[in-house]
Amino acid sequence: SAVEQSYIMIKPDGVQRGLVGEIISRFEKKGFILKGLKLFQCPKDLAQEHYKDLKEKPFFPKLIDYITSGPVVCMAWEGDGVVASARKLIGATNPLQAEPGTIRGDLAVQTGRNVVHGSDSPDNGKREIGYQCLPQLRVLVLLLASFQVAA
Ligand code: DAT
Ligand code: MG
Repeated sequence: SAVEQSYIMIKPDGVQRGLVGEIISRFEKKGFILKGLKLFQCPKDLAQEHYKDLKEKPFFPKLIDYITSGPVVCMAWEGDGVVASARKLIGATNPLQAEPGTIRGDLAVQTGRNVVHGSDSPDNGKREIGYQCLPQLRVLVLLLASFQVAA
């Protein structure tokens, strides 16, 4: 299978609860390659863009408040089949339904506090990792594009 990347994000509750090392070690022990990492306070507009597929859901405003409530750890992990494999390591969205041995199954109880995000497809992996260039850089690119149109 093709080498691909998954965007893995330790959510604010995972950072606040001191689970960063524990979560990273699960991906390291599995054998995936860490290609990028940063601690990041996600602005609201970027959180909304990241979760845009869910914007009609009733829980969307709470989800955005939660993701922007404190720093998150943003990571790009690489390897054969990493997207599907990371989803297995992470476990079901509702931690009470996640199998023991998975990150959510072992470390969380609430859907709205499920400690970690993992991309659901290779395309979304690319999209989500792509957001993690600095927001200022995105603004600059838009500005340059508009200058080009004007020129
Ligand atoms: P996942 O994070 O497993 O990919 P998702 O993409 O369906 O799940 O939803 C993104 C996040 O939104 C999820 O991690 C937690 C929150 N969420 C999903 N369903 C929810 C629900 N029914 N109530 C509250 N929060 C929910
Ligand atoms: Mg998802």
